[in-house]
Amino acid sequence: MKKRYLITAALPYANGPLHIGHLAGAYLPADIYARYLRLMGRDVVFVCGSDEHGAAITVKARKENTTPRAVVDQYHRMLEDTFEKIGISFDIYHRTSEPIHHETSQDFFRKLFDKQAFIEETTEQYYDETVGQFLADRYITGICPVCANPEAYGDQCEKCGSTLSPTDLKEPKSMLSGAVPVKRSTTHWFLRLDQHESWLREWINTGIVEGEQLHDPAAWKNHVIGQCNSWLDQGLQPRAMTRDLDWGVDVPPEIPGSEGKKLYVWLDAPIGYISATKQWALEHGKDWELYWKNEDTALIHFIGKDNIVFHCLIFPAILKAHGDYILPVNVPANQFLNLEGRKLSTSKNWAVWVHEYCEAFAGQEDVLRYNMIRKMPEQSDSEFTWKGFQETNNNELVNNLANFVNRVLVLTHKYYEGVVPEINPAQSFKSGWNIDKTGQYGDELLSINRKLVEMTVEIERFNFKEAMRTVMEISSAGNALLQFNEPWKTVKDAPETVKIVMNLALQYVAALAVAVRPFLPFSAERLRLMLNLPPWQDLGELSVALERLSNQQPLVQSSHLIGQPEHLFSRISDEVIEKQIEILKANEPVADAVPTNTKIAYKPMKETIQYDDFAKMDIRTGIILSAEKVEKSKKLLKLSVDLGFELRTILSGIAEHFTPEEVVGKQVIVLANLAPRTMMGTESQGMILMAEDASGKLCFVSPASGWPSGMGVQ
Ligand code: B3M
Ligand code: ZN
Repeated sequence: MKKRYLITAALPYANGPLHIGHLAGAYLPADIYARYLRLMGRDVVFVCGSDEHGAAITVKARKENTTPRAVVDQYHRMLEDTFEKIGISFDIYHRTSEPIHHETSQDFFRKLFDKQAFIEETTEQYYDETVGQFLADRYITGICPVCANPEAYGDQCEKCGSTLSPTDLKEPKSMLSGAVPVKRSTTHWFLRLDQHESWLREWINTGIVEGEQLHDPAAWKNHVIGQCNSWLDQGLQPRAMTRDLDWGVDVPPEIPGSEGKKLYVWLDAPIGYISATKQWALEHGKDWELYWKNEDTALIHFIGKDNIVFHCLIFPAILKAHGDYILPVNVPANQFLNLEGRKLSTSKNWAVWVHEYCEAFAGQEDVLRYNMIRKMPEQSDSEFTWKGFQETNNNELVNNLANFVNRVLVLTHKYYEGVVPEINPAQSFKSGWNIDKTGQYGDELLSINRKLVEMTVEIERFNFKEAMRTVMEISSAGNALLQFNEPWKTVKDAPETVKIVMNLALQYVAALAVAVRPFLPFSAERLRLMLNLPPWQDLGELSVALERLSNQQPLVQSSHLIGQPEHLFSRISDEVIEKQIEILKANEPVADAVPTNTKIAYKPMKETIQYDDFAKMDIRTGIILSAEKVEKSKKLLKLSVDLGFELRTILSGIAEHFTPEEVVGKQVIVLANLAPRTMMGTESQGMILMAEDASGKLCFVSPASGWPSGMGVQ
């Protein structure tokens, strides 16, 4: 175990509000992890801040006819406020426009420059003559060469996720004026990523750098490693680390040719984690270098999958080129959360905005957190629906958790005037874990302990969904304890049994109070007050609870006076949900819908077959673990597909529709008993089923999110 932890969550661009996809992707998992570490008494710093540079900001300023400074000031404040409202417990929420960040980034640049990590190169780039500016990244749009989206940016297509460069775009257009750009030559500093390819490949796949084991690759998510390998397999090219812009961090002025040049936003943004740590250390009298330069520190980046390459390849290359810094021990990136069947989109306003949620559902922040955890896109994309939100609240938070807590507290007040009853530990009762088992006080405490340990194991593996489920099992067992023993029926005739049952039920509630804290901090606080426990100090309360329970000691003592019961969660009505659906539907993008007046050319039906023909096919669910382009083939991607019981190599003719990065992590349907066939020197062991529309566009056919691999489809 490392001595200390530095947790980072992706710096959001200060150009718009936060939506639930951001929350489920990076901030909530990071927050759960940081809160958990504090509860275990570990030394942890959790940093984040606004990303205030790059075209994301300046394009927004231009659109709104204001200055970049005004844009970042407005959204920085808004983001900070939203994070606080939804309970993200950063130790510092910094900003990249602060002088300390500019200095830190420039120092980094100098060091890389001195160490000859860059090459200076003059290349032809698009230039907008009407406004007199070079057009990199989001300053330029055009048609995506991969999916034909007409609104692809110079660095990325948001529709298909491909990483692009401005010269890839068809029919490029300036975002600033709409003008058709011309090419002009300009000089920039390129990071020699090609020189980093081989150690990065070893580090990603084995965790070893220069003979030293830095992390366990088995602890990394498959889709993260898969995406990195897809990049590595295409070969890393030198990448420009500077831009011709007037907003951003200046290239250090003493460097010849620096005039008018700014750092590329993806160089300065991750350094933002470092400057945030510096600022935090200044404010708290700590040594920031311990968190970045000491091998006893675990650096962990929480991000969404679109940021994987920057955090797993480019930033590590920058850190390594500098020479003094540690590398991340894990980058547990999440996949994407979709919303009611569509991709979340800021520009199309297809989103649930967190600040709006907090306004409409004030006091119910944990309900959103709970739903986001239940739907967390940990291994594959997942989906938020308002109906699902209502169901998890009503069925799980209300019927299970709140109901249990309420019953225990109300009965304790009713039977014992709110005092935890004395017990005779030898008194028998029915166990909450198994109706056929006679309970034993110490055993019951050990069972709670076992669940809490299970939760810690899942959290340490970044399986937050599973960890939350484990916590809810404690509540289910508590409910069963009451149900099996029916204290309301036996309180008169068997008072000693009821005392031990109620005392135990209070131990369950106390265990839940600490166990839900990483996930549902507002509810944990209310539970604390209901139990009348001392304020949380974030000094290892969970490790203390684990220790006590493993020694069969109660968490709340007999004769302790508890507080007043309150409803922890309440039902959400159909009306409330329908209103939210209506608000959302008002923004439904029409562009994606099939225009009603267009005649579709349906393919003619094939001839009728018998059931036996169909039954010969062995169709299975699976998941794509890695993908790469097949050399010399325009059409083929080579996929490694997990069928649960075995791994298959499948060649799929989808390379013109999807990039390798896009398909990693996709759940798929596979024709598994198709005779193997060798193409371009590789044996393909099956076929991925795809849907095709009238224009020839392909889409994956996927089972429900989280569906296990290897299951039969019939
Ligand atoms: N602001 C991109 C994004 O919001 C970027 C992340 C920076 S993390 C160092 O997706
Ligand atoms: Zn595209």
